[in-house]
Amino acid sequence: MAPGPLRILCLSGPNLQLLGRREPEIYGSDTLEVIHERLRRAGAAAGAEVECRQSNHEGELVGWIGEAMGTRDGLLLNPGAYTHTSYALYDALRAVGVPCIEVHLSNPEAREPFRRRSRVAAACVGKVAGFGSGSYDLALAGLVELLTRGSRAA
Ligand code: CA2
Repeated sequence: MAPGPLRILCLSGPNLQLLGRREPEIYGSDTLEVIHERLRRAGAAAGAEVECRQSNHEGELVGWIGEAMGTRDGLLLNPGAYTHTSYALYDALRAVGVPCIEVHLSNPEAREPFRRRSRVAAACVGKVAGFGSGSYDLALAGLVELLTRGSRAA
């Protein structure tokens, strides 16, 4: 790992730009901007630079994951509905080998059957789901812990 602050990239997928503006009963009332600001602040307090991006396009997310190779120490990824469909995201995560935590606001496994399968889970070191916007904060804490202490289950 490079010396200096940890470099973390947080990516959110399709429709997550609507957070806080639609369906608050499922996804909560925090906007993505509020979540991103919290992550940047918590990251700075923990010695990490957190950059946050959102895209509605699978290829753009794939490109950003590819960019992370050699430039980031860890990834947080909420792939939105691509969670359940995207072998391209799975392949990208495998290819870059940068530790990634899968993040979900809701608990997809307690929802419709099509949400029960994650295509990216097997390429991630861990997952946080079901804590609303707090899932992002918990995932950041877990990632920093993993990267600084190497506490990773087999
Ligand atoms: O719970 C999550 O974080 C999800 O990744 C959210 C995705 C869903 O397809 C996954 O199964 C679980 C949907 C994101 C849509 O975001 C919206 C936000 C506000 C209003 C409407 C949609």
